[in-house]
Amino acid sequence: MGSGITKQPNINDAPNSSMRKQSTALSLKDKNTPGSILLLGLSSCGKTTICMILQRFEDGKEINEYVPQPPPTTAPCSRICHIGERVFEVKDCPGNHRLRTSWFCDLANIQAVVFAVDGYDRLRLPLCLNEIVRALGAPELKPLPFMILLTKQDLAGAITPTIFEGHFESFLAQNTIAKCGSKPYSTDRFCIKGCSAATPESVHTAMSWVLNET
Ligand SMILES: Nc1nc2c(ncn2[C@@H]2O[C@H](COP(=O)(O)OP(=O)(O)OP(=O)(O)O)[C@@H](O)[C@H]2O)c(=O)[nH]1
Ligand SMILES: [Mg+2]
Repeated sequence: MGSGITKQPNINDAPNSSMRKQSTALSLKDKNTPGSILLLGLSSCGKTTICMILQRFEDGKEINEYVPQPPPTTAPCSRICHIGERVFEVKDCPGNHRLRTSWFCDLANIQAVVFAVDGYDRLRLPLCLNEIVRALGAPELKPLPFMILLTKQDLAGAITPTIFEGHFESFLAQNTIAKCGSKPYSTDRFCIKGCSAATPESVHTAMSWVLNET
């Protein structure tokens, strides 16, 4: 899709949250064994953007700058991110179809899964649903908390979490996993949320779900 972010005025925007160029990447070596989050999703759905927003604050200070158009991710990349008061290693996976085989290669220490869905990409919704079910079916990921995160909620016509839930439920109803009787996920460790890079607070709010689950 490659859509750029249109910054929408929002009363929740912090005065210092202007989008600027990212200059630094944090080193894993600087941190003490953070929890790990696996971040999956199709290409251009906004995974790296989410990471960059979560990387911006450390010890209450803005430390990274923001790239509105990050280049496509070409290999899984560990990024140290802040969610609430905690530090997580977020494994930012490539969404390109040729690179999705890398998603389940190294799942050691993964504590939660976030599957990002481009809310503005209705065309690839069926493909996305298939990939979500594939991720839910991975034995290593089954017991983990699983969040579906609808991105690009700032764009008019974006699929909201409520609309997505309807599509997801009917997809599951036609899917062989669901026909076996039970949901392919643990209902008390599953959620669907929305966010927008235009309002970074919405990313922090959505991601803070993992705090109670890990
Ligand atoms: N309008 C809008 N654009 C967004 C949002 N999040 C990301 N984008 C844009 O979507 C495009 C793709 O974002 P990325 O973060 O690179 O997507 P990705 O999921 O990491 O893509 P891959 O690395 O190819 O898997 C960029 O142009 C972003 O600026 C959002 O919330 N709203
Ligand atoms: Mg990326």
